[in-house]
Amino acid sequence: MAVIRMPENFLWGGAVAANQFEGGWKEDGKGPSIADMCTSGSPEHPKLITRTIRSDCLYPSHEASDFYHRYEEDIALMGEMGFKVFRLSINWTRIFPTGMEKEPNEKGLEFYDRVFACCRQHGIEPLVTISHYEMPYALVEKYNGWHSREVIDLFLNYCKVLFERYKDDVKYWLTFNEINAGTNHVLGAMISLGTVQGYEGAGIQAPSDLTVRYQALHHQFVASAKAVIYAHENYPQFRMGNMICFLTRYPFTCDPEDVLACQAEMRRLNWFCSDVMCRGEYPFYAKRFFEEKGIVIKQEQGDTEILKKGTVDFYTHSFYQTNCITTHSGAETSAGNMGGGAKNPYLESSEWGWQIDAKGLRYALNEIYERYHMPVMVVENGLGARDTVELDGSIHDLYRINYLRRHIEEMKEALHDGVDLIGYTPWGCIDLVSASTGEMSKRYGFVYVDKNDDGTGTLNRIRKDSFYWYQKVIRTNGEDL
Ligand code: BGP
Repeated sequence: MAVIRMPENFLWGGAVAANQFEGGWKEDGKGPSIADMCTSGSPEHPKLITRTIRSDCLYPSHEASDFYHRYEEDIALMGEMGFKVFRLSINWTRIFPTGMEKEPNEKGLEFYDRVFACCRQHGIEPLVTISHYEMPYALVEKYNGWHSREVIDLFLNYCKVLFERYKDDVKYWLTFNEINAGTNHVLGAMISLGTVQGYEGAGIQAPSDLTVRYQALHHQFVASAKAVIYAHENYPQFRMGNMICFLTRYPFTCDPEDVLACQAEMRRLNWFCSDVMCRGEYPFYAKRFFEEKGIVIKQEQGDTEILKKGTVDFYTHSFYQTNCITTHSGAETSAGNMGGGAKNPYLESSEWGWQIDAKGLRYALNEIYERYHMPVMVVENGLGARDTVELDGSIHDLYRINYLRRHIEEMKEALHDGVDLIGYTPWGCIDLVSASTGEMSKRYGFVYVDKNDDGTGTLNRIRKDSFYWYQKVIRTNGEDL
């Protein structure tokens, strides 16, 4: 078999999100974000967003992994693994506590000054997500989040502050995390779009109305494009990217009905958002989709030109699992990070029912590159699993190593296929709070954080076996897996 070499400048690293990792949710002037209103969630009491901070709003952001106070130690651990890049998000409410202030919060800006200085010290390039599943809660109350057009300029103003402040520290920017989550997923409609339908009891209800969701998404598209245009005009050194939750779907059978249903799902789930962000216009199939679903959105004059001009420079995505699509009844179902599908008999699943499919990543990378012909980065991937700390303090997470190894092998195949894959940042490189369950025990990291689902624990960091394995992978540029 041919030896496949990774490009010399391949960006190896890891990824986190502020609201699941930082903690310090009230410190130094930070305002509450929608993520602060999330309860921890459990099988009996699904995670929900509340209107007031409740005692069970432990996660994600109240303490999380306490990166706010431990960033030096954490970035040093990343440096020890040899990271070239660290994907993190900026917490909007550290910079603008309600999203509406005239002046940014200096203390919040200073925190990221320190983080980026520390990255520089360790030779790590930051890759910044501007909004990762959070926005100021005040904007939810006042505007119903992204449903209102007013939020576009507030976001743009936030971007301008970040660009100017960090222009010498950050080159790679992603506007919205998993922008396709808001229309695909009930929780996504709340945490990604900040839209709610109303308040019932303690919890906020997600909007079931698709027009509300697609209108909010349109505003995010315009906001993203405006940020990209502004960056291109003022900071030519920046590279601006999108971020899609890529959900590979296969037809469950070779029945042409299944093939067509799968094609429609691939468009709705995956291609719709990136077609707008990479090609600069709504795709041709949007018209019929909107008609059939009764979706009517308002666009303002000028939006078409903004979308056209504000296309991104590179494509990034997350990849965790795949599912099948069928029009036949009776197929066994499987879970997934944004809705499930029919169970694939050829695949194994994680404890949370997410089907593990490394070859699905090679397939996805080829499909993406064929469609857009722009550099691609896998900015989230990994296995959520429970880890056991042995009596001697070691953690043998061979299951995680196997998962990542298989995915890197398939990334190499994709490179060999000719895909311009430029980087890889596995998710939750240091343990953090799970977005879907609010649990700490669903872990992804190379580094263990001593914290339990009930909030107890020392927060001490422990290197897992995967830490040393990944360190070797980076050192040998993916040769020794
Ligand atoms: C993605 C999100 C992340 C992350 C990840 C893993 O969809 O961008 O924020 O958490 O999924 O999901 P979970 O935490 O639910 O296991």
